[in-house]
Amino acid sequence: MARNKIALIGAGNIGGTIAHLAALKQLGDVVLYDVVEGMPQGKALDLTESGPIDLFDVALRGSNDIKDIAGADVCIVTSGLARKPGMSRDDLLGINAKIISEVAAGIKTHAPDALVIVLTNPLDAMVTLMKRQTGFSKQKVVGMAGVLDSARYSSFLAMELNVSVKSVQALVLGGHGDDMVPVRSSCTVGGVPVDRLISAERLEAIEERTRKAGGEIVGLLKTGSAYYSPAAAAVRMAESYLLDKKEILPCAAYLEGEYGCSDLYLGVPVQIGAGGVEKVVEVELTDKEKEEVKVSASHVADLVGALDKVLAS
Ligand code: TXD
Repeated sequence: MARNKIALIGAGNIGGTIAHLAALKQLGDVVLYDVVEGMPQGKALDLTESGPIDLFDVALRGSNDIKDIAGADVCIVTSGLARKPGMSRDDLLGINAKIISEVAAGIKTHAPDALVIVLTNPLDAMVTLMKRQTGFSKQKVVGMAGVLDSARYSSFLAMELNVSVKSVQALVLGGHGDDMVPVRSSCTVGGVPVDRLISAERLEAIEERTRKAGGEIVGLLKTGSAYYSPAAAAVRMAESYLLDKKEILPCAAYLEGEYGCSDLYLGVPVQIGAGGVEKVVEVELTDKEKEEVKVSASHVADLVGALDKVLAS
């Protein structure tokens, strides 16, 4: 049996970290593709030289030629600009739309059977564009945001209660923007509903911190955005696909009626297995949460509406 092939489109902070995690987990051979000359080759070589220390048996290769992604089982797309302090994710729309269109053409030609996991911001618009430009099915194009946003919510709740993160079940739905929806009604700690353990006022503050968590890191780093946790989240999704784990993970998925949304990518729980996005799971929401999801979805729809204008300019 041949090893899986994982193509990383964009070998910057997140791409490089994914390559490291994929190698440590021996998920498959890795190709790091980027437009910057030498950088992906340098990262691949550096990681290869960590193999005799960490004892992994996968091949890592850097490339500036999109043809080298040929036959990939998974393409993880991080190509594009990251935020700097003072920028919103939406400010990246114009420049990143052009980059995503370009890489979508390469993926369509060279890796037509791959599962495509998009991370580039603004996430919900970029994953929409990827689906449009590749023409791939909704099962094969998915966006990473919810795994990360939910992990941030979980981290803050575990810190607040001083419990293991393993005891926290937390879910964030909606678009990957400041109006994402932490779903308090389905959140439990050790099986106990979270609102029995933390006051409404503190929960409000934790949820607000979750919505702004990406910006908090941008403000601290000053030169870019988070990359360890986004990389870990993308690898979790890729692993569920490659190993047919059928994990239910919150991801940006193409909706056709679920959650009252149609023809739109939005963060919802999905099952990821060998078939890609195998199904969308509908969780019960309170009326307030439903309203918040609607607001978030309309923001995504506006952004997608702006795509055509941006691409024409
Ligand atoms: O939850 C999420 N989805 C995210 C997404 C969480 C954090 C950051 N997220 C977004 O991922 C972020 O806003 C960016 O749009 C992407 C990538 O973030 P990263 O931190 O990895 O950015 P880098 O280090 O700048 O890397 C981007 C690389 C860089 O090396 C460029 O040279 C490359 O993208 N790039 C390209 N590669 C291939 N092809 C083309 N056309 C191209 N253009 C730029």
